[in-house]
Amino acid sequence: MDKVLARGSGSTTARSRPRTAVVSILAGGAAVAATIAVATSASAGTTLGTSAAEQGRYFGTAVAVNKLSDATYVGILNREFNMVTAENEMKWDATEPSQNQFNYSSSDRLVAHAQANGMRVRGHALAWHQQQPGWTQGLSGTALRNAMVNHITQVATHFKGKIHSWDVVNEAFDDGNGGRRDSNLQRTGNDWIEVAFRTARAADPGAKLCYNDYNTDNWTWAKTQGVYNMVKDFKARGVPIDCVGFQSHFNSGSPYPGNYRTTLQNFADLGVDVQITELDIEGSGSTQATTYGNVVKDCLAVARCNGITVWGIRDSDSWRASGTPLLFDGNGNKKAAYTSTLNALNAGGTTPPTTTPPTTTPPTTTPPTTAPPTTAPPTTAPPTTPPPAGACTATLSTNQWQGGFVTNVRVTAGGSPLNGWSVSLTLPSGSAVTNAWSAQSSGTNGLVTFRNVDYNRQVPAGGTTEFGFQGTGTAPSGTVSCTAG
Ligand code: G2I
Repeated sequence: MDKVLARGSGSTTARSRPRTAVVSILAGGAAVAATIAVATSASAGTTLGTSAAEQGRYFGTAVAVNKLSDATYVGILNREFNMVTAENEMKWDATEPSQNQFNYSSSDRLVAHAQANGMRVRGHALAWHQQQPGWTQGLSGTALRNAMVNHITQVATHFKGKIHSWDVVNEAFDDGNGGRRDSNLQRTGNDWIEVAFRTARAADPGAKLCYNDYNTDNWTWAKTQGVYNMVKDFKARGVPIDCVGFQSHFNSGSPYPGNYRTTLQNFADLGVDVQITELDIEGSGSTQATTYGNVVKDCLAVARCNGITVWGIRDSDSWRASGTPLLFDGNGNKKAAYTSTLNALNAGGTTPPTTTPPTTTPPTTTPPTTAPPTTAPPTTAPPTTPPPAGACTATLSTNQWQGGFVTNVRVTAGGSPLNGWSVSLTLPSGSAVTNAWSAQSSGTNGLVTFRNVDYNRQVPAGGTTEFGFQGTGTAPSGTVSCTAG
């Protein structure tokens, strides 16, 4: 759920048509389940942020922290935008240059600037195959998986309560075939993405968790379909995903597609928010301006499109500076693209924004509404009497780091189907469970028991289901008991 604040300078102009704004309240960084639909007197914002806020959206930009000493840059930033993304400062190489040695000097500066100026922050990015520190190149398998889990836990915990949305995983799909991109993270196992999302949720339950990618704008492209199918699967299995980021770097090789709105709407219909996260459009003049206007209209037409972020302020700040893809020229003057963007924001959307579910409750502990495929009900009727104790086994796999751990537990049914199960284990002294998913836990230290939730109660004979938990201290090892019924 978004906190919508109109901010920035500028007078407002009265308009005849009333508009609806959705206002919610943030307390202590977590969204409170209070949503008030307010009919505001209509007005036209005079800055991107103010106008977007009137539509229940944000308007953001990527920021390079070393430019915060540039007065022209900061002047535009503070006047026009109400969301910021760190262009590079929150990436893995910046935040964990040596293993388990975290450096937040630049990223904290950005967050402080945002907070001091009434802007919110998109976190970018927790797990990505690019801009990794050198030390990850020497790791693979479980060691790299553990390092990723530790990285996500530490960084998301550091910024807990300060991040509107995290790009948890960035650019994990292949450009051509709709499958996963090969990378060191992908080679740790296909489940690395869902492990990343569960880990981020456990660390900062108040942040929206996004999958972010490029070349996913055209509905007919295989890559778009690949990401769509992953999100659909995650929603079906209760993997905690809240949003999909569309980078939207448009140029002649990857043009703005006529079906962009369809793409945004189809993803939103899966039950996630959509966000335009790195917008830039190469070109100039009225052609560029028209495309910017169209992108804004498409976002405003989709109720769950939360906001738009451009990837830099002036053309000269762009990673593709020669393509002059941004809203301000090198001198900081507004371009035609700026005017058409502002006009499109002020024209409003065909669909008023709706609220999205509060994010106070970590959905990791909420069972999904549909059963995951791995735990499909048995084809034979469940036994009327529960099988005897000992009819299941449980095995642990653990990611341990200094001071904490995530453990995944695989429950395997014996020769009879399970109609309910529980797993008990003893934690080492001084350790505690802080969060569990796909199981109800009782006890936080000493003897801890995890009981099935509704959707994974039934396990066919010989079948498996998995749950997990996170904790502080040392992970459990050794004897684990699994009991049927
Ligand atoms: O490549 C455009 C964007 C695509 N989506 C993910 C974004 O994170 C990505 O941003 C760009 C930054 O705009 C660049 O600024 O990511 C690049 C790295 O993949 C960034 O470039 C790097 C250069 O490669 C480094 O040599 C340089 O030290 O920027 C660094 C800081 O200026």
